[in-house]
Amino acid sequence: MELKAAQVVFLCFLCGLKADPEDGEGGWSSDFSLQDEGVCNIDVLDRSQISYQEFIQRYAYSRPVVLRGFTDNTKFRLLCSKSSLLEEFGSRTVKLSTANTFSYRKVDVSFQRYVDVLLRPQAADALGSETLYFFGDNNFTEWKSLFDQYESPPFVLPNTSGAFSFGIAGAGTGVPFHWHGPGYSEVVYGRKRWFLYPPDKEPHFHPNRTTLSWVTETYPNLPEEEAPLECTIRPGEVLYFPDRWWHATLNLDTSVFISTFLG
Ligand SMILES: *[C@@H]1O[C@H](CO)[C@@H](O)[C@H](O)[C@H]1NC(C)=O
Ligand SMILES: *[C@@H]1O[C@H](CO)[C@@H](O)[C@H](O)[C@H]1NC(C)=O
Ligand SMILES: *[C@@H]1O[C@H](CO)[C@@H](O)[C@H](O)[C@H]1NC(C)=O
Ligand SMILES: O=C(O)CCC(=O)C(=O)O
Repeated sequence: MELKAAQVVFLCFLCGLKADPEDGEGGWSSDFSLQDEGVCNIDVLDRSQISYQEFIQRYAYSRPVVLRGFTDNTKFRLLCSKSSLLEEFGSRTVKLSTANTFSYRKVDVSFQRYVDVLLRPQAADALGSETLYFFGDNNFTEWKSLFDQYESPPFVLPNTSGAFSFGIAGAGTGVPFHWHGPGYSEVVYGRKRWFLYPPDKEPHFHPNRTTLSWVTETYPNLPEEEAPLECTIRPGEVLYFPDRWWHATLNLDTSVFISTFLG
């Protein structure tokens, strides 16, 4: 009898943990996530280690950097828990994009349906052109109450302002190599691995293959001189990428994330 009682307590304890939206992962944790198997060969600096002037001189126009502990997004993070987002925005329509280099296809679904049905780990053999990703194309009228609470990354470039792109995606998903203007990427929940090359060093990749296939099939065979810059970012960190740098991303967990494009 005593054993039985102990088992019941143990089971309920587990149930409580699983259902708790404040589990540290905002209810977004899933059964599947990837191991972080890489190095970080990008400078990681906290606020005591870099001033705005140093950022402009050393990084803004020349190389990526990870900035740690500059902003406090505790409130935004709470609003991004699974239960909170579904309650507030479940019935809203979100625009999904295929996760390939040129994002050919767009599909509209309700946010609730995206979370319930489409938010899945990336299948190893799927094409990026067949994988739907929620990132960007946000309706800032409908989601204003959320984005108003986001404390954006610390340093802007002269004569630019930031435009947000918000997304949520499963473990193993990501955007394959592409480039555009400068900006920041931050994860609110989960971990995201970044791979970068300077503008004059175009990486070898197929525009319709996933980042996951590049990481598992192409990356291990790269000669040393073709190795990327890379780092995994976690909540509390932002990665800055300069103008026209090639980049690809890989979500190691189900991740909630936001980019700030400076233009
Ligand atoms: C954004 O949402 C508003 C309010 O629901 C709607 O009127 C508008 O058409 C939406 N914009 C786009 C581009 O879908
Ligand atoms: C920013 O804009 C101002 C006014 O248009 C201009 O004088 C200045 O040179 C610009 N700065 C940079 C870094 O482009
Ligand atoms: C990538 O996929 C798109 C959409 O299916 C297709 O139109 C395009 O030809 C493909 N590109 C390559 C290089 O295979
Ligand atoms: O967060 C991602 O997965 C994609 C980010 C990206 O490619 C970008 O910010 O340009």
